[in-house]
Parts: sequence; structure tokens; C-alpha cells
Amino acid sequence: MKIESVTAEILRYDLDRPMADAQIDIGARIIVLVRVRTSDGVEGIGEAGAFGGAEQTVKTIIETQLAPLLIGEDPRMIERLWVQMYQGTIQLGRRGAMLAAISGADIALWDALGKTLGAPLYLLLGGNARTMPAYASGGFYMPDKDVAEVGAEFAGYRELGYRAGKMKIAGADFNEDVERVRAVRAGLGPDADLMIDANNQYGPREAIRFARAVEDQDIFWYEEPVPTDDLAGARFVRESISMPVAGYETETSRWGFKALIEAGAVDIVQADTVWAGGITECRRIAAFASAWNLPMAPHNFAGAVSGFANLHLLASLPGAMFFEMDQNPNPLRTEIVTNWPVIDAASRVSLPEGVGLGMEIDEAAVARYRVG
Ligand code: SMN
Ligand code: MG
Repeated sequence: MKIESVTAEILRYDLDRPMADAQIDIGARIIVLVRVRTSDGVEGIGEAGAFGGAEQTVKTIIETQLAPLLIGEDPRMIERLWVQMYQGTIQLGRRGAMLAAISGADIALWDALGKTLGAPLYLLLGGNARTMPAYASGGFYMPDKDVAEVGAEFAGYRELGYRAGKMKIAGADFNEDVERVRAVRAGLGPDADLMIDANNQYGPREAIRFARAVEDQDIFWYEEPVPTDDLAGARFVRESISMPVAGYETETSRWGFKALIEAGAVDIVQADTVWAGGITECRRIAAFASAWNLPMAPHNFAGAVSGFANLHLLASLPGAMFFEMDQNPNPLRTEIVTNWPVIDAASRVSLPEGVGLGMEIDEAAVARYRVG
């Protein structure tokens, strides 16, 4: 069996109501879909992270740098192909857009392997769970969104069945952010898990000050309090406060996470398959995390394919904690697959039982949002 083609498509949805976290403005949702076709007629689908307007760059890398390294090879030998992609492009960039492109190809290869062998991916990886606890992710900033609206937003998630939720902080002034956290706690209810996400915005002292100001709100985790490269600052924050620190979604590769974990920067590890190196590399990151007795709670935000990839990864890990369910309107999540997981009465989602990633793709919807 051989790989016959590797292609990438850009899908885009422009938001009616642009939103922001503490670091970035989001006016459109964009994903890069990767397809690997084999000589046996199997098509594996993956997704590559396309942060910061890098979608065209990532597509070009996949089609001009990775495709020539993959075509003609046996698609079932994923470990070997990962090294071939990583080592074959090492001087073009070991992280960033290059690793996002490798991640997308890797996910497509795992989907193809599951389809070839007739198994759902999480079982192929040696399944650990058939359902995962999930949390509602929202609470973004919008120009006309006030404290009351963000509280009501989380009351709505509670009504949908979520018993956990994550909100943005560090994007308004200090006191307003404290008020926002209180409003979300009130909306979500006293018995729910509440996470706060600063998206790298604070310096260490301010991060500690904010943690102390919301300590009485029973915070389940405090995400990316300081910049990802400030390892000493991250450790100082973590050791100075009582709530667990989660992160850093902006870190990638096993070597990046090794440094982060060894520095004592995190209590909960948040690699995302879509840019940290795919399923293959995130399994290694998870193994490393488990040696420090740290759970994994992958970042998960982009589109449907990355969601399925992160969900299968989680369900294959004994040290898995939570699945992130973005609540913002995004047809790239809800329309291009017809079987996106739904929250159940226990605030959990079930793994799809179809082969590979188990996605039921609606190609007409893919075509509707394809821009490149
Ligand atoms: C996040 C990252 C990028 C865009 C939106 C949201 C985020 C998360 O930090 O944790 O989901
Ligand atoms: Mg985050």
C-alpha cells in the first residue's frame, strides 16, 4: 500500500460578531483540512493549525514540502513518516507553521490507518475510556458584551448540561475581570468546575495578584497566566498560588513540553494535536507528562477534525482530564461533520464508533466554506 496524494484545503467562516481573548482578535474561523489518499482507495483526513493568518503558508508547506516526502511511502508506517517529515524539513522550522503542517499530515495518516484496519482510532491507540468529561469553552470579549451577558452565557451552558466551563480573563481592566469571574461563577452554579484563561497576558506579579483576587471563586484551573517562554515566571506563579496552573497550548513538540514540565511551570498539560505534532507527538508528550504524574487536558478550539483528533487522543490516555467544547458559533465544527459529539446528562461526550477518527463528513458543507 502506498500514499498517492497529499493535499490541503482552506476553509473559512467570517464571524457575524467578532470576538477576542486577551491576546488576539478573532474575526474569522479558518482551518486547513489535509487529505492523504492511498493506493487502496482510502482517504485519511486531518487538520493543521492555522493560527495567526498562516493558512496559506501551512497549505503551501503541506503541498510543496511534505507531499514529496510522503508520496510513494507506506501510509501505515506513521512513526517512520513522522521522523521523515520532521527531519526532512528541520532547517525550515522545527516549530510553528512547519510543525502545524506535520501535525495535519500525521492526523490524516492516523485516520487512514484506522480506516485501513477497520478500527476507531482511540481503540487502535489502546483505548482507556469510551466517554470523556467535557467543559464549555466561551466567555470571550466582544465590544458590546458586558458582565451580565457573560454571566448569562454560562448560565446557558449549565442549562445545556455542562458542569464545567472556561472563560477568558486578562482582556479587560483588573476589577472588571474579577467581576466577570464572579458573574460566571454565579451563572454556572456553585458545584460546577470553573476555569480561567489569561492567554499569556500577565506578568508574574499581576498573575499572582489576579489569582488571589478570585481565589474565593473556587477556580479549577488557571490557564496560561504568563508568556509561554517565561519558564521562571511560570514556575514562580505556580508555586505562589493555591489553584492549579494549566498550559501551555502555545507550546509545541515533546522538547517544548519537556522544558515546560521540567521547569515546574504546569500542573495540567495542554498540548493540541493540531499544532503540537499530531497524534504521534502528543502521545509522547502525554507519556512524558505521566512520568511527572501530570494529567493531559488538550487545548481544542479549531474545527471538527481537530476536535475528533483531540477526543480520540484523550480517550486513549489513562491520565486524561477534560475535553474542551468551544461554544462559539462555528459551522466549520458543526456543519462539515454531521456527527459532532453532544453533551450528555452527565456532562460527558461519547467517542464515535466509526473507523479512524469516525467523522461523518458532509462534502457539500466542506465545498461551501472552501476558499483555497
Ligand atoms: C483559545 C486559543 C485560540 C483562540 C481561541 C481560544 C484558547 C483556548 O486559549 O483555551 O481555547
Ligand atoms: Mg487557552
